[in-house]
Amino acid sequence: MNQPLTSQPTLPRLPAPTHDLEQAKRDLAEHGLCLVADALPPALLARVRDALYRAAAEDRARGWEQKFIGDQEHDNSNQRVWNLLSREPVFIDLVEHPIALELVRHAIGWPALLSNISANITGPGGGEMIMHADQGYMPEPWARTQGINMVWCVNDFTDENGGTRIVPQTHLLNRSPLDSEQGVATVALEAAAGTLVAIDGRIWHRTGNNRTVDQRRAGIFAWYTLPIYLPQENWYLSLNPAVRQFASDTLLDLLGLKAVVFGRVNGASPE
Ligand SMILES: O=C(O)CCC(=O)C(=O)O
Repeated sequence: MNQPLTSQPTLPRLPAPTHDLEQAKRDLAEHGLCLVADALPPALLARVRDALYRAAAEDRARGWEQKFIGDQEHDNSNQRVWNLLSREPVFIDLVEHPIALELVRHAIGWPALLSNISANITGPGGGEMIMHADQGYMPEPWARTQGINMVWCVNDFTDENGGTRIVPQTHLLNRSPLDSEQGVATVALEAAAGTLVAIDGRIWHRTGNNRTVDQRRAGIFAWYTLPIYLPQENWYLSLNPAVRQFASDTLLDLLGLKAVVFGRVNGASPE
């Protein structure tokens, strides 16, 4: 039986970054998350960061800046950039990254769907979102993880710059946070730029408070689910057609555009 989280004097530590995927899988089981060090080599990381900041700047310049339903009403310090797949091809490389896909297959099996891929860029002065578990909209009781969030650290995640706040081992509770648990103790997810953090859909977490005066903290969140759940992003309406046209079979699977069981057209796969 789990202890009530609020009464824990010291919270369990988060796992250390590792290059060993088998260790990462063990961390995922034990901690509900794992950190894969240097998953993005410097050149690819630089391309991802440039592409993301370009998209964010473009949105700001056009007044297309977005918030998220989970952001605090009064706080405009987060910028979301949605539907990254349609912004620049380098984001396809993240969605199909072999390490990410190995962890997806390990956690939820295959086929899986990409539910959405967005960036959250926190700016100085705020950014805390509501406490949630990513699979919170999925019916309880949860017997298992039904989705996994692949978090690409575009720059360093620190306690000070709004690194994601984690309530350790809440995947073991198998339920969503309740309103009365909003003040529960959390640990900052700290990771170097280029780290891939895989978070079990049952882990309670929220964006941290960015207490710096001049640092942005950018993370890319690619959320994969069991194929029985409608994706959060409506790919049929929002995907740049060129992405579909040149997509690999794997990407078509992930977008639900090549039917295995669900999503058939007159009984056959659309592809
Ligand atoms: O920005 C973060 O650190 C967390 C974002 C998040 O929890 C989410 O997108 O579901």
